[in-house]
Amino acid sequence: MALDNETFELMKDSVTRFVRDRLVPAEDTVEQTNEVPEEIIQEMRDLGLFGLSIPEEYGGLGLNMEQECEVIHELCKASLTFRSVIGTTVGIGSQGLVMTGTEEQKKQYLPRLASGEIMSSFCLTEPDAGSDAASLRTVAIKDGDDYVLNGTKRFITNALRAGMLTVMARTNPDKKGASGISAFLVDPKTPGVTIAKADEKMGQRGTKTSDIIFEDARVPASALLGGAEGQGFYTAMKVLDRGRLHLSSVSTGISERIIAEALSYAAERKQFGTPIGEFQLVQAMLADSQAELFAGQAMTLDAAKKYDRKEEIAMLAACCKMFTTEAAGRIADRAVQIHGGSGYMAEYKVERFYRDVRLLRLYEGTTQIQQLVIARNMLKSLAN
Ligand code: COS
Repeated sequence: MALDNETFELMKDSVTRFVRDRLVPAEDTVEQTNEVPEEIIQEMRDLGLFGLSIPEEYGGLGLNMEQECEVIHELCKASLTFRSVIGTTVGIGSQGLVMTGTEEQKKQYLPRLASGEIMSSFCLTEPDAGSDAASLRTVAIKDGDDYVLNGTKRFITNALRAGMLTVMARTNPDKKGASGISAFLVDPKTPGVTIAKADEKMGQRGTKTSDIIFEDARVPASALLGGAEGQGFYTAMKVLDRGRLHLSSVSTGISERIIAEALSYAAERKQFGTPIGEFQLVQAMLADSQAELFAGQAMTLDAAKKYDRKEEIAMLAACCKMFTTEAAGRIADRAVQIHGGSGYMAEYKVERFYRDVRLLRLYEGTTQIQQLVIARNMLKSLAN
C-alpha cells in the first residue's frame, strides 16, 4: 500500500507550498488566539491530510510509512499545532482500527476519518496510568448486548474535536495486567461521556487536550474493536510503535525549521562588526544541530522502510523517538542560545518552538520509556 512516486512527489510539493503560504503566516494568529482557524482545517481536509494513512479503498491516500514520515516532516516545518489537528486521526486514533478493525467497523468510520468529516482520539492515559499503561482502571463491563464504560482518561489530544474515540478499557477487572484490556470505538456523543474543558499547557497553543469522563456510558458490543476482548493493550502497543516513527518525523521537521531560524539570525545579526555566524563557537552550535537533524532523518526513514517491509521495529521506533525528540530539545536550546537575549523574547519564534518541542520527549512514551523498550528488546534478543 503506497502512492506511486510521481503522485507522491506532487502531493509532497503541495504540502510544502501549504506550509510556506498558509501555515507559517498563520502561526502568530494561532499563538495569540489559541485556536487553529477553521479555514485552515478545511484546507487540510481539501489536501487529503486527514487520510494520509488510511487505505485508498476507504477513501484515504494510503501512504506507506516512509511516505507518511516524509509528509509529516514537511508539515512540521510550521508550528506543531497544525500537525496536531490531523495527528491523532492519521496516527494513534485511527491505526488500531486500520490494523485490527472488522470490515463493518472500518466501513463505519474510515471514510469519514479520511475525509476529515470526523476526527479521532486515542484514549489510553489515565490520571494514575501514564507510563504504566497496563495498570489502567477504566472498565467496560458486559451487560446484555452492551458494554458499560466507567473511568477517566487524561490529556486526550483532540478529544474536543473528535467524532470517534479509540478507548482502552478493562473488560476483565479480575485480570490486572495487559491481557484484561480491550479496545472500543466510542462515539463521544454517547450519553455518559463528558469531554472536559481544554487543558492549559506550556506550549503548542491551539492544540486541544482534555480529560474524558465515562459514567455508565453504554456502547453496543459492535463497538468492541476487532470483535475480540483482551486485545486492546497489544493493539495499543503496536499503534504506539508506529506512532513513534510518525513522532520522530514531527521532531525532524520542526528541528529543520528551528535550524533555519537560527541560521538566518546568525547570518544577519552583527556583533563585534561581524555576522555572528562567522564566529566558530556559533558555527559549532549550527553544525551540531545540522548533524543531529541528518542522523535523525536517516534513522527514521530507515526504520520506516523496515516497517513497510513488515520487519519488527518496536526497538528501532523507540531509538528513533528517543534520539529525534532529545535532539529537537538540544536544537531548540542552541537556537535560543544563538539568538542571545532575543531568543528569550516572544517576538522571535525560537522562544515558542523551545516550549513547543518540550512535549516531544513526554508524549507517546517518555524518553525513559523508550530506553526501557530499547534495553528490554536488547536483552530479549540475547535470550533468544
Ligand atoms: N507490540 C506488541 N505487544 C507488546 C509490545 C509491542 N510493542 N510491547 C509489549 N507487548 C506485550 C508484551 O509482549 C506482553 O504480552 P503478554 O501479556 O503476553 O506477556 C504485554 O504486552 C505486556 O508487556 P510488558 O510486560 O512489557 O508490559 P509492561 O507493563 O511491563 O510495560 C510498556 C510496557 C512500559 C512498554 C508500556 O506500558 C508503554 O509503552 N508505556 C508507555 C505508554 C505510552 O506511550 N503512553 C503514552 C500515551 S499515548 S499518547
